[in-house]
Amino acid sequence: SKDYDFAAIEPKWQAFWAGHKTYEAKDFEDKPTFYVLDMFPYPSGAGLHIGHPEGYTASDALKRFKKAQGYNVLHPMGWDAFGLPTEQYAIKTGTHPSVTTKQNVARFTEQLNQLGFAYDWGREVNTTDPGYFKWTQWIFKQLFKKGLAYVDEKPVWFCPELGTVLANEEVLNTPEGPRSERGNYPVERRPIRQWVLRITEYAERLIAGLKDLDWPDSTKRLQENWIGRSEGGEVTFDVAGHDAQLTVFTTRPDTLYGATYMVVAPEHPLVGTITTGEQKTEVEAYVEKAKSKSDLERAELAKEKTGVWTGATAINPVNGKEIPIWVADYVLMTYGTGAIMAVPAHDERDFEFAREFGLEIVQVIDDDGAAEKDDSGALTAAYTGPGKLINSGEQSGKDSESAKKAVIEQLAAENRGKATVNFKLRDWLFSRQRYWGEPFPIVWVNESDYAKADDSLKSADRPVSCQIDGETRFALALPDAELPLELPEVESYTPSPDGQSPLSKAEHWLKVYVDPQSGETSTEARDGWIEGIRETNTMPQWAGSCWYYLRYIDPKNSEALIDPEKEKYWGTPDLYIGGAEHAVLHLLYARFWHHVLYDIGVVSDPEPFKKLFHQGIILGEDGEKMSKSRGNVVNPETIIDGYGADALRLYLMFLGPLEAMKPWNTKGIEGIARFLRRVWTLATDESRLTEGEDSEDNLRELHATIKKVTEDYEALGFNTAISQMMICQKQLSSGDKVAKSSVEALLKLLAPLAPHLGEELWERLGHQGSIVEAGWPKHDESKLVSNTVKIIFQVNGKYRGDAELPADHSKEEAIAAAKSSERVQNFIEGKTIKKEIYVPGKIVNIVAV
Ligand code: ANZ
Repeated sequence: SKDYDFAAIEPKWQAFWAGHKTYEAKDFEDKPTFYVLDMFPYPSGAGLHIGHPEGYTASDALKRFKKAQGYNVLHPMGWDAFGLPTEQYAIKTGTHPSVTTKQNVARFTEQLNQLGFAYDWGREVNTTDPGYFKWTQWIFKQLFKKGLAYVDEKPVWFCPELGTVLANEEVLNTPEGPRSERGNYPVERRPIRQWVLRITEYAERLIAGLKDLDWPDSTKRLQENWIGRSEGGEVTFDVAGHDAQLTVFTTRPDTLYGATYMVVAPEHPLVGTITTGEQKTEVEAYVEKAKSKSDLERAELAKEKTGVWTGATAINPVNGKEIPIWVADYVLMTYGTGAIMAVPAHDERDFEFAREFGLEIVQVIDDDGAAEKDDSGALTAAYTGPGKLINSGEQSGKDSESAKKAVIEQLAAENRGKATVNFKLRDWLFSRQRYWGEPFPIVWVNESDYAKADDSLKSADRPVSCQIDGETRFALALPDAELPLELPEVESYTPSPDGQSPLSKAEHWLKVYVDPQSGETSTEARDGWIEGIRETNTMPQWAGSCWYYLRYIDPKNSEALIDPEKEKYWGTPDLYIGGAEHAVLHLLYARFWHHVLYDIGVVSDPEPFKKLFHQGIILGEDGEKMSKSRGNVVNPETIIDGYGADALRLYLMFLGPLEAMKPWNTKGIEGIARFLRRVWTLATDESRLTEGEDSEDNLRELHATIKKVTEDYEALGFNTAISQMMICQKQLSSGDKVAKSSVEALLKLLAPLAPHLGEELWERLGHQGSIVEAGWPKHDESKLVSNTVKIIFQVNGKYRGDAELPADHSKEEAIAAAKSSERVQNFIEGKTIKKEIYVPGKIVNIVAV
């Protein structure tokens, strides 16, 4: 067809790329490598939404650009396919999650192909494939063996009505408290046996490693805050009338003289010991009530302060003052020591609490009266800034910074304190009581059998143990030969009413006999083998997504997670593109695992993602977040049907800066479609195409465009690159003729974003093979400068016309040109020329009176 028929050409080129393996990444090819990674999708039943093609267009364009420049490019795709929705669908319909996953993956694949995203499908990974999760289990096993995995009772959401544990995503915060998303029933926190990973052992390194990463600042800051490194000290108080001592963590040891009461978390082990008989009933009731609240809720600054006095008091080590010990839920058991010294004059939460319960407020830091006070001189708010110490014994007069150190040193000398660093980061709760996840490669055995087992199956240093059905059990890892440990078939995907995983019902799978030497398992008893039960929890969805970028490098290796030579050849991704919603957890967990893999010699670099880019969210036409309930969802398929994939791709990149949040605008796509049709005409109108050199004007615009587009692509500035290509098209489409070579260069620039159109026109201009193999144009700096300059003519300093003169004109030529211009002549006629001023390359000014 002569016309731009996107519906015909798009499938044609998609088949071409697939058939010719145009974007296959070849290991060890002697070229510079470029690895561009997308955050892989969860293949939901709903198919692609418009946010997917945004980031994926950027990475696809970058890949094509880099390949044209001569790089060996790796751009793979895969599926983060374990997860809740598929599982919920299984619970509802009885369909095995693997069946649903297969269907959803097929649909996603088709949609991605329709958009022209030419991945190296030979490297596709799926986290639910046994060949993939074998290595997820293998990594877990390394963590376990290194002593980085343990089991603990941890509170999880439990819904008595539904008889099941719930994931955080399944719990809604409502005015009546937390409720189940399904059915809207009340939920509560219940302690359940869980696997936990010691990410906290890597806290210091995870903070330090951020420094050299080329990431958005906001994301680095989020990670920093999440890890939350706090320098401070521990201070130990004696409890009056008890043998017990109470140790607190404080970032402000300089305020110790202002501590007027103490608070212990409701879960603090001392609560039972120190609470007096009189206070017992009230304290117990309070402790009970605190159980239903999450840490997040309790730590909220704006929350109303509640608490109860234990009846006990403590002695402030620096001034011997006796201060009451309270129980209050704003102190968390999970941070520091689970107890605080309260300094209401200088801490906002303590201030509110003290006002609520009429506790003493003593100011100990002063900064020339910076603290807010009422007429009577009482503080009206906590003063949290720095200053000089007052009311602080021998420390008075010191500035707060140096006093922090001095107080800790003084306490350390008396064995009552020490400097410490605390992290907000908690160990990572790494299990779910669900079916659709990786089974743990773990078998539980009793204590005497554990003693018989080989060390290679055990956790380093400390045995991992827990209570199962009232018995103490010890964890043994499966040997590598038993991996992958696959999921058993089960009758029901629903967790059991006591909160256990559906796997706990798979009797035939659960009970095994273990060779204590090799760890091999069997369902039948053998001589000298010990009895074991498999772990019934499964891993969280994060597990598979923690390391997929490594597997793309060597997706089919059954002997190792990754071949070290290939790992060295490709290295870590040169660019990672994905949504900012993964700024904290996914990126932190993946970094943690990568550090561990580095420590055990699997990878050669401690940080996985050197350069990170977040695409911005695309809002609905109304400027609101797209959502089904608002009815403002843009469906990529509809746009493709109407305008073609190239138009959609180009438009997504033209909406605004890639990182910006921006509203969709269906009208705007018309302009893009028009542009593509004009490019089509430009390249197919044979009456205008010439074989020779192009005009100077055309060449100037073309080379400016090559320069700008190349720089913009490099910086992911696609919107400005498109604007420049539009200007260039306009120039090349004007005038009688255009050189074919100029049109070809423009097509090469446009092809990364509109690849189908680029390939089709390249072919129609008489070429064979993909346009990407024709290389990337280079701009010629000398073509950028114009050969003429505009000279302004003035008479007595006033503008009287201008003219284009050759760039290498002389002063005399410029003045002559001015004097010969008709308008200038009108103004100097009959006057005497006093002076002729020439500003080189700019102005001729004739002074005439
Ligand atoms: C006395 C004090 C005086 C404090 C003052 C602050 C200001 P970050 O920076 O977040 O580490 N704290 C310690 N453990 C706590 C817990 N388990 N639950 C709730 N609060 C806790 O905060 C450290 C500060 O938070 C500590 O320093 C402590 O209050 C409180 F003018 O100690 B501070």
